[in-house]
Amino acid sequence: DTGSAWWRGAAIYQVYVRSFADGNGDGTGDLTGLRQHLPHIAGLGVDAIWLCPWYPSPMADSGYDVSDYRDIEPSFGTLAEAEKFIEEAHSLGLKVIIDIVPNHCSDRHRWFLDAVAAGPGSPQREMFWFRPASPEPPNDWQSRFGGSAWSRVPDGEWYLHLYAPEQPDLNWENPVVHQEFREVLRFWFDRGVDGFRIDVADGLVKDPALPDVHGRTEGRLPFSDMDGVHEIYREWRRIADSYPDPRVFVGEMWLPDQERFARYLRPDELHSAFNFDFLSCPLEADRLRAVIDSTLEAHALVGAPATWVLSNHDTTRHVTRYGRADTSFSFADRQQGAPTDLALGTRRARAAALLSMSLPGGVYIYQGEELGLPEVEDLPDEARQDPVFSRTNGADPGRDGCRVPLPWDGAAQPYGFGGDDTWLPQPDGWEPYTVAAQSADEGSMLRLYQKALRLRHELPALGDGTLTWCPSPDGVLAFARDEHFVCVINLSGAAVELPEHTKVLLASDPLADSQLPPNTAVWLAR
Ligand code: TEU
Repeated sequence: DTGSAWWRGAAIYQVYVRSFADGNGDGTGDLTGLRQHLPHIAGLGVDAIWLCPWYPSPMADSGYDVSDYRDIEPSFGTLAEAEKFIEEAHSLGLKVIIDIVPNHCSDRHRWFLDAVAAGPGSPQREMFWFRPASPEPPNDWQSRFGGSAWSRVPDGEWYLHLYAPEQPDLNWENPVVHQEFREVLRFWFDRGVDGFRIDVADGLVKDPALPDVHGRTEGRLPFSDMDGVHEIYREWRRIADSYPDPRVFVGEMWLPDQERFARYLRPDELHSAFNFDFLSCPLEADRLRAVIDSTLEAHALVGAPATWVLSNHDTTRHVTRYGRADTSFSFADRQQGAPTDLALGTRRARAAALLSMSLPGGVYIYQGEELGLPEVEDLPDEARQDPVFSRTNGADPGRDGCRVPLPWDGAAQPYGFGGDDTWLPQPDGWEPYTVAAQSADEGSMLRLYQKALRLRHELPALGDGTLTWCPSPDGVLAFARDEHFVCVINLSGAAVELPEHTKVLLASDPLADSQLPPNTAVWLAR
């Protein structure tokens, strides 16, 4: 009965292990720190945890360069600790979803080392996209981190990497690749993980003719959303469904077309996927309503639940985005340094939290968003780790600013994170963002998240289901989830009257009598 399955309406907390909590004092987050702070996650009231890659990795792309899919990064801990973590999470009622990175591996993975050693024409090279030595790269594809998508090995042959050169793309035309990943899925399912978040889920299959794209970055591209990719997810779904309790897949696809996106969510493929249209959308009533409607429509076609995402480890933290004149997100225009009103951004983020947590389907919360953390925009160049920064020669600041280690308590760095020298430096003045400070403050972002997530569990209207729009003034969105529950968000410049005969369950900021001030959302019982 997938109609009532937990994942259809789950609140899922994203843990970026490297920056969550450091248990051994080396300045890098780890499983010991994560296990110590599990009560924070359980206390939020979420249903599941998604962990960014925890596999052994040279960290050329912060763990998205995997050198062994069946072990744990030594600076994070051991496989035995990972198993303990899964058990402890389960005993707290939390499901565990882990990242899997099937588009590429690390250039230090045994597969790639063997391929380089075995030489041109070898079956080992067939695990990747190798092309003969030639003066020019085989085509004009660009890496998503900047520069050509082709690099050479010492014998002169080219290999494809849609991301960093340290991340060679795997060749999914090769049945050996399929076989290896089937075993990886079973390895972790057998250890109790409840699901996988699939990195670059649309990218695995390439047009084998490797045609030039002539600078195109939009529309149908020969390395994204190729029809053949669906066969892989059908194969994976059969593995997930061979386990007695539900095992799930959530896809990461940045696709412009909702209908193409929904094809991944057909009943024999992925269970859900991140809604990046919602994340990218400016915080404006008309635009949001259009995204919500098109999302629900596309998902209804395939019977999959929608998801609602405001931030993740790749995007500018939304408190910062919402404090700017332009509240949208795009990779092409990160607007580093644009004037930001953090008080306004925080107020809007509180309203957006109530919106996202009351829309039909699942919701994702990126670690630190429950503390209202802003983007750290002034990291010194020499501290930056993201290959996006180095490969664009600093033209793009990259993603480090949303990955700064979490503040837990105390008045100065490392704010209880553990280790004096955190892998990315924390800014001054983060005491008000610490979990300790926010736990003690009734009006904090943390307390708002806790209250909202508790209500999400208590109210049968929330989670999976449908919505009905209610009449509302310009700049205001109002929708009902059943005959008893209504959410109203005021994104106009003026206060509006609350609907009659309703009782306030939760407001993102204090109300003035029966008025909903600008940049405020409210959950109402009627
Ligand atoms: O990201 C996929 C992706 O293409 C973008 O989200 C990426 O962050 C952007 O193009 C950078 O400018 C996933 C992961 O979420 C990301 O952290 C990894 O770096 C990437 O895959 C490669 O594994």
